[in-house]
Amino acid sequence: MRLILLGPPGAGKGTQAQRLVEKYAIPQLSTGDMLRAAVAAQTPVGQKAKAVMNAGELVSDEIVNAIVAERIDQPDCARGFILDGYPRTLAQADAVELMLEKRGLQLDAVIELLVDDRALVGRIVRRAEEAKAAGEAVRKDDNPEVFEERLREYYKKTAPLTGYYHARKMLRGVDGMASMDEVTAQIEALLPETVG
Ligand code: B4P
Repeated sequence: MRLILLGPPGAGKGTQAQRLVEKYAIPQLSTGDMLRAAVAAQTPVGQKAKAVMNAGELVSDEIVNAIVAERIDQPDCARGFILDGYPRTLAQADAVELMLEKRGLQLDAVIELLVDDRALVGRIVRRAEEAKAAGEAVRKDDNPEVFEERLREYYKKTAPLTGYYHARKMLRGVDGMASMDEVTAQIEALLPETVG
């Protein structure tokens, strides 16, 4: 099964992707996590991405497309994968289509998590506070100022993807304002019970 989770920053894409990993035993391909790992390891990609991410902007399509193309060829992706936070621009959506086509694969579903802007910023602030209280590192982009820019980027560059996938009859919306368990149940209702 090959699935895309779409939605604004803080919508719960990462949260739901982790739950689907457990249910279907297919990997979560989070471009955010991959980029943060590259930043932490100070790789050339990480060095390019660091300032862009800390400002709440999107890393270049070229960089992100390359890391995903490499990742989907790993053996653990053979039965499928969950794309979490990717694609985020129309150019990335075209790149996914091409990547899959080249490998004779298809997308099974695109699920959009629908959440109010006000709830989003509240979640991000809460995550930062919880990390701080637990003595964990706080994400540099998890603060209200940078979040505003992340949301602006989302509306400018990512929101048009809903039209793109709607036109392909692939888009399914779920109420991302519900509790985490309820959101999971809504997503699972749209997907098969198991993957082969
Ligand atoms: P990401 O890491 O993808 O960050 P995100 O959009 O904020 O996270 P997500 O929607 O997964 O929210 P989460 O489940 O964590 O991107 C970070 C940055 O990386 C981007 O700004 C960009 O710079 C770069 N980047 C990543 N991908 C890129 C791409 N393809 N192209 C270019 N640049 C890219 O949930 C957030 C919080 O809400 C959590 O604390 C969670 O516990 C809580 N929550 C979740 N569901 C909830 C619910 N139902 N109710 C209440 N709280 C909930």
